[in-house]
Amino acid sequence: MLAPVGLSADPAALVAAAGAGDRRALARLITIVEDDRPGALEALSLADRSSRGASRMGITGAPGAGKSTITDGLISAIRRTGTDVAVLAVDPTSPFSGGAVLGDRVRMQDHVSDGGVFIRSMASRGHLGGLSAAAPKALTMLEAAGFPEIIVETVGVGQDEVEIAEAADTTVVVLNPGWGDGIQAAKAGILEIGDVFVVNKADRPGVRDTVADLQGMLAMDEQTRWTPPVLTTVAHAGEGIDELWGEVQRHRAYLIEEGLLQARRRARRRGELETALVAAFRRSARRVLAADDGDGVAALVESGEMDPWTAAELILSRERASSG
Ligand SMILES: Nc1nc2c(ncn2[C@@H]2O[C@H](COP(=O)(O)OP(=O)(O)OP(=O)(O)O)[C@@H](O)[C@H]2O)c(=O)[nH]1
Ligand SMILES: [Mg+2]
Repeated sequence: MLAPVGLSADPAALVAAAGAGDRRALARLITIVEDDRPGALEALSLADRSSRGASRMGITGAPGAGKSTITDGLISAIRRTGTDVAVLAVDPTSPFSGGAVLGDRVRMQDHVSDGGVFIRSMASRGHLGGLSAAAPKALTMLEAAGFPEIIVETVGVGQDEVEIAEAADTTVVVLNPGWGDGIQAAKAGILEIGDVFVVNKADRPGVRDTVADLQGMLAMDEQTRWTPPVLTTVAHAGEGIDELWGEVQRHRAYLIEEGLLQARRRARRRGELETALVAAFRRSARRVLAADDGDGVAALVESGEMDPWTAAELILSRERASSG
């Protein structure tokens, strides 16, 4: 394989190396946990223990809204303060078939030679247990590597993105002018997940209407002391990026003041446990079905002699009996 001489596959050695700043070890660890390769569990357990904690920002929005361009600008803003930053870009396409990843790489390539920046993309398809299982593992590795700032870019506003938003302390939702009416935003479920809203491509017509629409919708939610601000950016020109970074920091200060940061992180870990449990159940379900020799319950379901729901309960109770 591509493993360079001296780069051991031993999970403990890899986690130690990644923690000491070895980016190749970090990249390798992310691949191991993403693909659930041997050593993944040990690596995750060690990384979780050695994690130094990080501020996590999520950036989500429709395809092409300007998330990567904004991320690129944020990287520069963060680096100017001397802080290291890692980016996890989750793409809807496979890394080898889609244009999006290539585009992301091109846009962020100014930072490639900067040792204080680490950029990784992850395809949202083809992961065991789904994206919601894979992303937290990669994020755990980035935290263990000591990045104080992490940005997660996700496309769209579907279920995956809502789950990813839960992985962040602060979620930035990126929209464009003309994206328009608040009802559409409410339907897409983005009003609830956004802590900060950005109307990017503010060099195009319709900005004011979109901003006003959003502000109108957001003002209706008076359950919390935080009213999500609506900013405008022209990301490719770098306009509004410093203001965005300022709002993200203001949101963090708010979370800390209100004691909400700890609560969010506890809820996140609980959510990760649930995801891990579901993945474990799914694996165990596949094992049970694979082991079924044909005169078992699966065969009865296949032939129509038993319904799938009763069969599932039966298998579960058998499993409990055999493991208890
Ligand atoms: N006019 C205009 N174009 C912009 C602006 N910001 C980004 N773009 C352009 O919009 C296109 C998409 O930008 P990206 O940053 O790749 O958008 P994205 O949301 O990351 O896209 P995906 O990851 O593919 O969903 C690029 O051609 C950018 O140059 C802006 O403020 N104004
Ligand atoms: Mg992008």
